[in-house]
Amino acid sequence: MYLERIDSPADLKKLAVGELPALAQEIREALIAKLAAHGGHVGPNLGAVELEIAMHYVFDSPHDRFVFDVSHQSYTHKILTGRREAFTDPAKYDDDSGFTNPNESEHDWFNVGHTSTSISLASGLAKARDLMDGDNNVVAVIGDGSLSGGEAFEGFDTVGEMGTNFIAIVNDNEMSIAENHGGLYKNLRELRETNGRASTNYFTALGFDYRYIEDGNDVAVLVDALRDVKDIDHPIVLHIHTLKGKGFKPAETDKETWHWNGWFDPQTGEFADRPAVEDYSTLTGEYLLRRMKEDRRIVAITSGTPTVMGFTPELRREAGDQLVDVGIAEEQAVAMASGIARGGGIPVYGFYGTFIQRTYDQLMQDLCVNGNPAVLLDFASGVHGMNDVTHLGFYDIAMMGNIPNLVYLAPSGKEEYFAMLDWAIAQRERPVAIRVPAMGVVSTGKADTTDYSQLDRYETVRSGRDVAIVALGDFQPMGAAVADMLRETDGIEATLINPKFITGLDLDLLDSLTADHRVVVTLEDGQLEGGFGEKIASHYGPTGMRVRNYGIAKSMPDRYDPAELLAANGITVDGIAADIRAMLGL
Ligand SMILES: Cc1ncc(C[n+]2csc(CCOP(=O)(O)OP(=O)(O)O)c2C)c(N)n1
Repeated sequence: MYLERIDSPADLKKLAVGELPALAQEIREALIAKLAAHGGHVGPNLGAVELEIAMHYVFDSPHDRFVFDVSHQSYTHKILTGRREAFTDPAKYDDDSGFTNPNESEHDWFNVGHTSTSISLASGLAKARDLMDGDNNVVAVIGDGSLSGGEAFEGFDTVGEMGTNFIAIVNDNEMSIAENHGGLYKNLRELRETNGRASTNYFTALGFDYRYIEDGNDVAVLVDALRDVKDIDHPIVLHIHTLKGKGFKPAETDKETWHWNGWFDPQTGEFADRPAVEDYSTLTGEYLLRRMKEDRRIVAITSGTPTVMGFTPELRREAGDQLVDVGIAEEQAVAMASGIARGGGIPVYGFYGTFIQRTYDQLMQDLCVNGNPAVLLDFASGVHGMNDVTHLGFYDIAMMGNIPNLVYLAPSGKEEYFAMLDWAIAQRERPVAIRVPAMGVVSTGKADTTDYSQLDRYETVRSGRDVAIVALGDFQPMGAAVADMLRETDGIEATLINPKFITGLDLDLLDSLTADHRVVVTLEDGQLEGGFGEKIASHYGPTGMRVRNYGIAKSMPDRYDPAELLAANGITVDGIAADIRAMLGL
């Protein structure tokens, strides 16, 4: 066993090059064992084992600085930099995050989880080095898929002019999460097919030197190549061809399914039983496909995550040219949606809420200044989305809820969601975003006949007195539970309101409450500051109404437990009911 002897890159350097393939095999086995029991990014890590061994074998980290794009493929780097036990000891599987994290190790330079940032971040390290006459290498690792994000281009463009030591390793496994999309991929293919000699070369056009390595999973070849470029005095791209999922047949065969996975059988690759429950992604894909068949103008847009809106490979084939995958290019998706809407089409862009953060300007300028009727579907926003500090998704209400001309809707269940989607697609007046509930499908079984063209009309679900609970989106059931508790334990009949509109106040309804209510509480699954409830508190400011807002305090928690985070913010049914009693003086 080599692995148990490696506590740092210095230990790795004691091995002969000929011993490295055996180490790679041991690391692969450890990765498969952990991933099967714990879940994580399977394909990206299995394909990058040799690369990360070779990097630590040749370079001198942390003097030399490594920046991993997304950093979802950095597990071998972690194993080699003193964090082995988080991969070999089941009791310690949760000790490390799934991404690079400077709090974990001096070998990690940034918290990273969104794509296409590595070249830009590393360009800054290179600039800082040069300002201080440093002599370290700066090495960025970026996948082929992540090249499609605009920030990657911007990074290459800057570095291309810097003329300084910079090694960009393009880890080309011919896949994003799903298949790659974009004109760039024709050039990557030409480069692969000509062993790097194609006359057109994206990287040299941007001012980089270039070298191609066909066998990016041959550790000895990689060691030689990295030795050649170490201490280089100008920017170079090392384009390496790797196999996503290498060493685990199911992952090599079905690369999309095995990009990220939960528990599986490490022998067969079979998944643990998944309960057959409805989910909004599947429902959305089926809905959109049906609507597309009825109306040629409808086009779905994805930015490299097609299954979040239900577009499995089968549905993608069926959708044909009524589905556009722009690559991992959220900014392009928003601007293109605006253009499609302006041109008379009906774009529906679905995304993970955390990744829309980079599109603030496209939402403001390209979409909302122009007021074009694109439809945006925000999935997995709220505390029940992804919980890594790099993937937090509870800032969307503060971000999108404050953009003029945008209608942002929060359905509390399935019927409302599809009624809102019907309206958003039918209306041709304004951009509409819908916050798809992230706490599972809740169905009333009753059709929602609301006319959503009447903007900012809240629904009074129960009429009461003294206290009104305004519970937004997927927190509506919690609001109902608080009202139930007040009725049962205190005989208080609370008013329960489902606001539905994040972006506007129902002033008539709010003002009418002042007649027989003393307390209003708001509940939202998002950041308190700049959020929904604060606007209601502000409206009531000049009145005698007492208002309490519940949401998540401005923060960036890492790998939190949702129930604990909610409790820490006072968001429990018991706690809210107790607060209301106190505010009513009971
Ligand atoms: C801004 C942003 N959008 C989407 C994602 C989701 N995502 C994570 S990894 C990935 C694909 C990356 O592909 P590639 O760079 O080729 O790396 P590979 O996983 O193939 O090694 C995507 C789309 C993300 N992390 N960040």
